[in-house]
Amino acid sequence: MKKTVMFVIIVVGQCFSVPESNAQVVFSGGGTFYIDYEINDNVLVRSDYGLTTVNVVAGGRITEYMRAIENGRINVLDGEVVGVLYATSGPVTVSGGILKSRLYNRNYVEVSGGIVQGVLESYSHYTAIVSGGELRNGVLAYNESYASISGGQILKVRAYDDSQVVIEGGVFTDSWDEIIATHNGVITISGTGFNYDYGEIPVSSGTLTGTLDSGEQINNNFKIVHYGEGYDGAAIVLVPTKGTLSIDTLPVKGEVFVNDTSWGIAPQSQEVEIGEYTVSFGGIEGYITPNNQQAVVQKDTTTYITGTYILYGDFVLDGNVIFKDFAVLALAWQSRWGDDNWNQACDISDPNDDVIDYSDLSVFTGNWLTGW
Ligand SMILES: [Ca+2]
Ligand SMILES: [Ca+2]
Repeated sequence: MKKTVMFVIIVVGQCFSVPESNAQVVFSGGGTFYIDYEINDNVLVRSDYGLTTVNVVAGGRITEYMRAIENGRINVLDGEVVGVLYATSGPVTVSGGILKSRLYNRNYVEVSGGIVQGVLESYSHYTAIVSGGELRNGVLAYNESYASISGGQILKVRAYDDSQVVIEGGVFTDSWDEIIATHNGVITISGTGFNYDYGEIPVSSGTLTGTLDSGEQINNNFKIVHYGEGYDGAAIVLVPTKGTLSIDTLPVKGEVFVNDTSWGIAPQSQEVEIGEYTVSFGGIEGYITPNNQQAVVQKDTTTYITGTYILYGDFVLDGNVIFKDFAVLALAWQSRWGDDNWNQACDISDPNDDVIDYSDLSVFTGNWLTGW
């Protein structure tokens, strides 16, 4: 019995408590401080007299742990923190330097550079944002916390306890079981070309390959662990990288098609998987249908495509069929294909018959003085 109690104390101590220390340096007076020297103690940052920000910069070295509490802020820009770096109730950012232990998040943590040798642990509804840096022991999300990974080098990812992890980029450096969803944790991976269909991965383990939103390749093992009733909600969900394709037509509104599927009458706009699409247009009586267009849709951007219908007879393009258009037709009058005065644009008869004659004039006069 005694042994069991001891075990519990040790586990709690490792996970949640802050190491005891004889001395600590407290920053609490408000304002911004720079540590470019060595501190052989713990460092506590809080905001008793206004927002207090401590920046660890080149030359800075904290030999023990460092904590941000009560909205005190810690930014590691360079230098070294030997002990645990805690975002306890104040935010922490890491953009450079080296953290030799873990990075503990119970507020808000952002990693955009530097090296984190221990794990980044996120707890209790809080958010961790990773866009760069080296996380040499990976990212762990617990207790309904949220982590977003869009860059950096990350050893492994774990989502536990109803937590959410979104992966849009990054290089995952361990090749063995480094992406694990368990205890209702959900990992969403955004990209294209996966070897599984979009949606929830239907198997409990395997190797995932594909291209992440960031363009980085993923080729790693994964595991989805179900523990039975109440704990079987773990999932890894694949979602496509998306952008928006927005299509309109001028001067009249025609039907628009994307890869031969009708989207309806313009204007139309939809979120689609990134990639190249062929946009085509439906016919409108009295108008020349716009040519097909290729649309390249990129991540989080809107690609605009406009198809312009041309009124039959609008040879001098201004949307109206008027006298100057008639002058163009007159120049080509009674010409045949190959003649000096042949003008392909004037062959608007149905069918186009390689001669400019009354059947073309008839279409022309049908649109006379019309326009937008
Ligand atoms: Ca005209
Ligand atoms: Ca003709």
